[in-house]
Amino acid sequence: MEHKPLIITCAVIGAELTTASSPYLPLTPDAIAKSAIEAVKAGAHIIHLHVRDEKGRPSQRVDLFDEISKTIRKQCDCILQYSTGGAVGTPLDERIAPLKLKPEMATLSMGTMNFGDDIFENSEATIHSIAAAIQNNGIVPELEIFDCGMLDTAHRFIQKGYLPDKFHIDFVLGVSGGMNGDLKNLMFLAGKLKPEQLWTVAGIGKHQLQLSAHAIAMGGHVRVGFEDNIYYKKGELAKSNAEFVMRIVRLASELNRPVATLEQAKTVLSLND
Ligand code: KMH
Ligand code: ZN
Repeated sequence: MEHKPLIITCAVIGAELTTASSPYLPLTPDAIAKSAIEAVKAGAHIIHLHVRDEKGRPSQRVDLFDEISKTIRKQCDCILQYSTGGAVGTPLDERIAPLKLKPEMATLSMGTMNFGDDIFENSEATIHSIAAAIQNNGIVPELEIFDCGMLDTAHRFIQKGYLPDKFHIDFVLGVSGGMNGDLKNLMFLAGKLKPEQLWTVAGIGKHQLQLSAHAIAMGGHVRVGFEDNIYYKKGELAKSNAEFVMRIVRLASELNRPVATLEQAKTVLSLND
């Protein structure tokens, strides 16, 4: 079967990492924007964006999202996908605040889970509130699926008409507390989708490379980046987000999977409608 052109997401930094884990992380507004621009120039279509304040602390401040988005957009064209997950424990009003800037996409986590030693709270009421904020701002959601029950919740929300018609799905596999990065989990989850449903896999840590390769072969799409993984290979820290993206572009070429143009990516993600 001929697969659709590949869409690459780069999750530039996330909310959890600190300088203790790697010296190469972009941890200020300028560094995040620069790293995102490099990733887009390397081939990423979607920038999954968390922001940090001037001290490198995770933040959902609207002014920071605005500033970083403007810097990125000035230097390259891409799809911005804002995180509504924020950091564990971020209050709901802060999580949805940046959506008023109307990025093309935003995340919507489909359930509560253990997240390492913490609890990532996404009660049904929280999911409804974030979904409404996404819909009211005309944004395309990406449903974040960390576990099988979250996909069942997503299907229930879709069936009941609680979500917009157009959405994307991201399987995040390997978070401690969610489904692990075993390939069987990806096969199982992807097998529960309609064949025409677009999906991406974000493999955490050591799972990133293998799951990416399988997603390319299966017709899925790929998310890479420091948020999910700081190692380029065992024992070797990645020096930039662009390195991860370049490797996916090379893998796709080896596997005969064309990489989407930005216009193709926007079209299949319903961003041109
Ligand atoms: N930082 C995690 C607790 C998202 O971006 O929507 C949640 C997260 C998901 O990163
Ligand atoms: Zn995130």
